[in-house]
Amino acid sequence: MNEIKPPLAQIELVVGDITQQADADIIVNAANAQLESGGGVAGAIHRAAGPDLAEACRPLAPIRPGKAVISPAFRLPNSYVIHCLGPVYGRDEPSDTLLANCYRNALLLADKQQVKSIAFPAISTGIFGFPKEKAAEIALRTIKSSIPSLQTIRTIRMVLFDQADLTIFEGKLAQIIE
Ligand code: AR6
Repeated sequence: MNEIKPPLAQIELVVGDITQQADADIIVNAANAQLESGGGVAGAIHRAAGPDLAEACRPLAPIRPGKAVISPAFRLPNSYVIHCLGPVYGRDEPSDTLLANCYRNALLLADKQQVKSIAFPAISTGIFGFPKEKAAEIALRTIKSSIPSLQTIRTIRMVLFDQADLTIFEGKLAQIIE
């Protein structure tokens, strides 16, 4: 019997702002344990979503490193926000596993919503200090290994903040795809 399999999800790398990904069903927040606003990605997401986001997040907090929880997106142009707590580099161990858990847990949670697309920032590579080369390798390897388990997600976008970060991710993706 011939089984028709749907196409696998594609990985996209772009330079941009995570709050401006109107065509992504879900965006991922590089959150803090309390799921409050803050600097970096979390600050930008909470500002763009409006105060209802903090209200919706309160009963979901606190979360541990590697975990992912979901909320509505309020004023953002997306359907949901998935909040992931990345490891603080040098403090939360094993940092590689905890960072990989963020990507895997976020993808599985997104797929449960039966949506098609998700956009990630480079979790832990800002205030939490994770080295970017290493973070890129973990992010892309984990995304790649999660793809066969996904039922509805077809686009997984990494939104990098600048050209230098994009170059790091492009280099790693080329190695990993080979
Ligand atoms: N869009 C895409 N990427 C961004 C944006 C944006 N708007 N803003 C920053 N980046 P960070 P973390 C990049 O610090 O390291 C917060 O205060 C940034 O250049 O947001 O996981 C939370 O409340 C970096 O490469 O997240 C936590 O306390 C990457 O996104 C803590 O920071 C992640 O930077 C989380 O730290």
